[in-house]
Amino acid sequence: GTDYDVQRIEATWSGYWEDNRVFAPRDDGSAPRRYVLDMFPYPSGDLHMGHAEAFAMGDVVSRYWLHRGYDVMHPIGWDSFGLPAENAAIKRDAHPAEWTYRNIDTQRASFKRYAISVDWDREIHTSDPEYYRWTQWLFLQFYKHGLAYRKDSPVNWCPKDQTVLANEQVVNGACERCHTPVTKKSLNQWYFKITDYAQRLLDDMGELEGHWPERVLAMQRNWIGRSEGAHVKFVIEGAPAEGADPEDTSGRTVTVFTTRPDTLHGATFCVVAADAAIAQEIVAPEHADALAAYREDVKALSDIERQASDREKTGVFLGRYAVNPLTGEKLPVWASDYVLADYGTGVIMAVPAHDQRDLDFARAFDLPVRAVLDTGEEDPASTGVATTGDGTLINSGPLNGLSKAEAVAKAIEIVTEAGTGEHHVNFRLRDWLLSRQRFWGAPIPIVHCPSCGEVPVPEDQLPVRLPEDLRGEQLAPKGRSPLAAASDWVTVACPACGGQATRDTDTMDTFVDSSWYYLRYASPHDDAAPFDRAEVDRWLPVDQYVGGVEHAILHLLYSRFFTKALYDFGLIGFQEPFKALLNQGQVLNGGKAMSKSLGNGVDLGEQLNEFGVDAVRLTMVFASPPEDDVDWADVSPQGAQKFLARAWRLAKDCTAARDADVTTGDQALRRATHKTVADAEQLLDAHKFNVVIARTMELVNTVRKAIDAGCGPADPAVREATEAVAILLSLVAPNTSEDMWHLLGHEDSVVRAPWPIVDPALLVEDTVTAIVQIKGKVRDRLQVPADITDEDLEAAAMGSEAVQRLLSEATVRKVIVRAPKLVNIVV
Ligand code: ANZ
Ligand code: ZN
Repeated sequence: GTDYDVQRIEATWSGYWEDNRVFAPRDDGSAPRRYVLDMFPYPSGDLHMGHAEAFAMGDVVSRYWLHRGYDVMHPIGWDSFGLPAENAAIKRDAHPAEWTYRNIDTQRASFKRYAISVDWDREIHTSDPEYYRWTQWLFLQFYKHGLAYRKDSPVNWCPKDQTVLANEQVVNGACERCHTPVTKKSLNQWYFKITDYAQRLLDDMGELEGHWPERVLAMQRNWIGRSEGAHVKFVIEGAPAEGADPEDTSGRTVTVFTTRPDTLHGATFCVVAADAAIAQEIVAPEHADALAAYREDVKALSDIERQASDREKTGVFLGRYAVNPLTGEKLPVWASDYVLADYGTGVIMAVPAHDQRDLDFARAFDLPVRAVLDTGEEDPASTGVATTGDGTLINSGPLNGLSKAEAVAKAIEIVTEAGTGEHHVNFRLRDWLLSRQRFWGAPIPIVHCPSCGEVPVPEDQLPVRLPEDLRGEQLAPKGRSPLAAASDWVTVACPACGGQATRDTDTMDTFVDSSWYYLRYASPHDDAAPFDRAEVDRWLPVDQYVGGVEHAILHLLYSRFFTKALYDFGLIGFQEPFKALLNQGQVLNGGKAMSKSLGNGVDLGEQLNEFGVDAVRLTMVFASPPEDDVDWADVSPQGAQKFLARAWRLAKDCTAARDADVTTGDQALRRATHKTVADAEQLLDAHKFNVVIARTMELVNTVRKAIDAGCGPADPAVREATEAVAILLSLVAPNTSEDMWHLLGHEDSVVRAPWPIVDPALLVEDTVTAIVQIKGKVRDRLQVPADITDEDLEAAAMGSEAVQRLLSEATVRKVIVRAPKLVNIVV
């Protein structure tokens, strides 16, 4: 065609890159390797605007690195287990696989249309038996190393989805998916011992500093929640010892966790979590009914509600007293909901003078308040405001006169010597609850045998496949896994004794699948191991990971944990999976996230039909820096399309021969080209992709002027500039740039075009002559950039040979600088 015809251009290049395998890594050692990874999609339906943005960003990085000569691996796959498939299957009387793989087909076709730069030969799906076989194998490695275990525990339970939820899936006390209020239920569940790795997860963040967004690191740090303090033992008089007969009155030792052992003399009561077992174990018989009633009320509350500072404090006295190990003082013991059962030890010493929640409680129940740190502020007992600053210890016997930090150390020393306490580091991080009572996940490869107990399925019997004949209503949750109803499947011979046994009927949290997929891409078809060690050593860790900030905590933390554990198992040689992380923003419409209820959704397919793939991609990248949100109401895909047409016409109009000597070309245009390319390199490294596009637009205008009113279309500088435009555009507009490249007479793909080599001589700015005077006499003349600063000009003048020679004996009294023309040295 004679003009920019989006349909013609897309039709010409569709399939071209895949046919020519331009995105398949060579993996022959001829170039340094780079691994670019986008968080893999969930096959929820067709692609949406969010996918379009995320993958446009990942593409900029991978395509840039290809131009720079790296051997790039950029794979894609699907995170294809999970609840929505199962819910769809229940509704449609189908098997979840049908919905899942149909959606994958749809998304794959859209991704291909969107021309993402991936190696399609590496595609994986976590719901394929070829994949989940290895998820199960990895589970067994964790099991064998004591990092996967079962325990009875109160779990978050969604009464609607009839499933257990991890803490992080409970948002404001409700199920993250269906918003039903979550209740507690005691169940036997599988856990990964991520808490063993808490300190390492924290320490190794040092490596990520500067390469991951600071807010993601902060969120991870907060989630791990390291608190330093002490464990201190209190004896509860009259209560039975642990595990003893209820009639026993010898006293029960409980341990409190405190970050403020310096305030031990200010403790005026103790509080146990009302829902902790220990509350029932220590309560005096005449208070047992009150406690039982109170526990019923507490059940309905979420942790967030329980800890809300503005909630009125509630609780019950347990009829017991705890002995302060430092002072011998007897403190009343209460049960309340503001102390959480599963944090620290579930028991605290309350110091109302210096802890606001304790103070609120003390005021509600008329308990004493005793300040032990003089902070210079008013007495908390009268103001109702706890004092938390630093100061000098008072009312504290041997600690008096010390500062907070000194008193913390001293108190720990004292309790340690007395054998009543010790230094302790507490983490907020909990073990990872991984079992789900749902169908569409990887079955846990464990057999329960009446005589042998838990028996791992032998590795050569993996995968434990999901039954294929369950469908529709049979998959509906009934408080236990739907797999439990498949009796043929459940009943097996025990791998150890051959007797009749049953399979574990739970499936794994889909976060398990996504905790190792980045390893699988190195050898996606390997059927002898989850990954080929040699391939993994060559390609990993991931050089650039791209994905949404919604995964800032769980997915990234779990993947980091998996990597460290696999390192400890000797399976891989590195401890951090993702060297650098880029969080792309969201796509909004009218300043709000797109949603069905707001009716502000924008359909990606319609946008692609209307403006073309390249204009949509370019709009995504041009709108803002990648980390910022894009408001689709504020952008102009029309404008993007017009710009692409202007760029494309340069290639159409350029008549300079391919072999023309470019050094004879127009100097001003050459300077503009080289400056743009040089700046683009820095901007790309700094992830300022939007500015790269702005600069490319400027260059397009400059070339157009040169063609129409300057050196004309046959000048070699026009070809040089237009080729640079094509390569710059190939980062965001694959079809247009490929078409330009071929219009310019190339036969190979623009993807393989080497990045333009910048000639530093062409970057030198316009220069002027500066005069250097000594005592008013001209002694030297310097060629300097027109925009030189006073400082740089002074340095250049003082460094001049003539000046140095003349000044050798003299003392400089003053230097007057008038950049860029004059330096006057007074001696
Ligand atoms: C006495 C004390 C005095 C405390 C003081 C604080 C200030 P972080 O920093 O979050 O780790 N605590 C301990 N276990 C708790 C639980 N299960 N539920 C609610 N609160 C609990 O908080 C540690 C502090 O929170 C601990 O130090 C304890 O109160 C309380 F002036 O002990 B502190
Ligand atoms: Zn057995």
